[in-house]
Amino acid sequence: MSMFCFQCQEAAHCTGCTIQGVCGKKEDTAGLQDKLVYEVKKLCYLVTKVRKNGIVCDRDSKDNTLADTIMHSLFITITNANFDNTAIQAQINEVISLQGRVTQKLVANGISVEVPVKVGVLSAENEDVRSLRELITYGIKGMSAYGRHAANLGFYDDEANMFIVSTLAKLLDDSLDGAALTGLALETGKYSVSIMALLDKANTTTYGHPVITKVNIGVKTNPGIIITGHDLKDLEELLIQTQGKGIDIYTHSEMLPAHYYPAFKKYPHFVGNYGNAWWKQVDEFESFKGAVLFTSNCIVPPRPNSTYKNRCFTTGSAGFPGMKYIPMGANGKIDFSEIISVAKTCQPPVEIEKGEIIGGFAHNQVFALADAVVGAVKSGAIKQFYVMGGCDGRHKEREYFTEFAKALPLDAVILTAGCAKYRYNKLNLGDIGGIPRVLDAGQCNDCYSLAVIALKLKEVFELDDVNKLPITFNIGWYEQKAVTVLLALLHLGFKNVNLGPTLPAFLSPNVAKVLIDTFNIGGISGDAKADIARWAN
Ligand code: SF4
Ligand code: SF3
Repeated sequence: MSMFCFQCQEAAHCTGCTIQGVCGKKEDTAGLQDKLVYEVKKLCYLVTKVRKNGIVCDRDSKDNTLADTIMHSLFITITNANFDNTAIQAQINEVISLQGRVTQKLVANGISVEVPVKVGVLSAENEDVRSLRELITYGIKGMSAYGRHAANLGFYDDEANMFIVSTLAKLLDDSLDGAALTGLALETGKYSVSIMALLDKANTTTYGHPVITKVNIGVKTNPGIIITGHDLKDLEELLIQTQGKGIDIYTHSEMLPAHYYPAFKKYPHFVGNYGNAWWKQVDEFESFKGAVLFTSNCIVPPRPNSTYKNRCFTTGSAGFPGMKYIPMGANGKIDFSEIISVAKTCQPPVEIEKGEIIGGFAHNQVFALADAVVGAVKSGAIKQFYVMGGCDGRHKEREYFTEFAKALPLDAVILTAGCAKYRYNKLNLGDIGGIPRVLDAGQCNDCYSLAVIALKLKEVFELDDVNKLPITFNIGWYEQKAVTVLLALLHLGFKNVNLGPTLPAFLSPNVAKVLIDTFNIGGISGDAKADIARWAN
């Protein structure tokens, strides 16, 4: 075995990737990512010692350097975010240099700087301890990704960041048993809610509340830049810098919901969404013909005969060898002039579809429609909501989610967020009294919005338990942000959440049993009609 990774839904044989990642991650990259995760935990262990001993340290307290470094580092290790060994090594060096400053403080105060060495998933021998440590680590990886997007807009949650530091430190501590780690996993859910709420606040404060929007899925005649990933600040900078340059800006995959924000509607060259979920990029970036900007996951390694690789750029936590990385400048801005020059030399996109898709049903917009929605539920026109947010993935078994959406009774409404939506958002499933049967709230982080909507419905219908609402969960998951979303839902009191296409490989039988017994978490059968019938009873 040259590597071991089981952090995503595509883990080989539903157990783990041991030779090379199904995602394309090679063993050397896997090794560096394991090292980076460990060095971050070690940094947190040292910082926790500093805090416990009441030592004032310039990297502790209100200085955001510590939070920025931790979040950026963990974001780099999320599935499909960064395959660039040079970038990962540079980040390891950065973390080690921060450790050095904290170590100096400890040494000066005569405190031991010994830290347990636990590199890689298999460093925990007990499978339940391993499972819980990884469950928490992945939840915090997702929090780090969301926290990083919020930080780009100047928003931080000090309490959540303190939790991240103390918790990552505890993951190196052998004295924590299964019960303590289970408690910590549930507490990770609490702070997952905080961080998702923070990003919601950051996005809506900066760009306004999403509104119902029809998004063009055809093409225009100018050469284009396609922007993917999740970072709205990067998009804003790109839109500003491409104004009046004869270049059109298109979104791909998780950047689609940017069209729903009022602040981006003023740019006439922000023309539409091209293509589908992340895994289709290997074909869709070929026919797009223009330049590509990755602002976060998901990057798919281009095929050897790819013609688009040389037109790709990365920024933020994203990276891929051979794709040009555009760093943040000292002024806090990213200079996109190079990608703009490349785009100008490109052909316009080849049209792959025509028409429009509708979205923008985040909490504020849905509250504005509350009377219509509540009326439809009371009259029986809407009988059931199906929360189908989450991630998409390339495996054929995910056709189940399309079949599921198609097979739902006509009085059912799908609430979605994340790239999972591409399995059914172009099906034309119609509406119920003007309310579309697929309500897209936004990116995967906006699953927070779906939870807020559900909690509001609980209030309106005067229920004492959110689980008494007519809501069924059928979540498609793929990477670690989905773990954050799941832990957040559990913290908010939601039960009976069904996860597919498979349950996480990192859940040991005992840990899975705890989740099933406590929260009635379930899997899918793979037969859409059978699951609809089963969950209706
Ligand atoms: Fe395998 Fe997923 Fe890890 Fe990639 S991220 S190596 S596919 S488990
Ligand atoms: Fe998708 Fe990668 Fe998770 Fe943000 S873009 S949901 S998988």
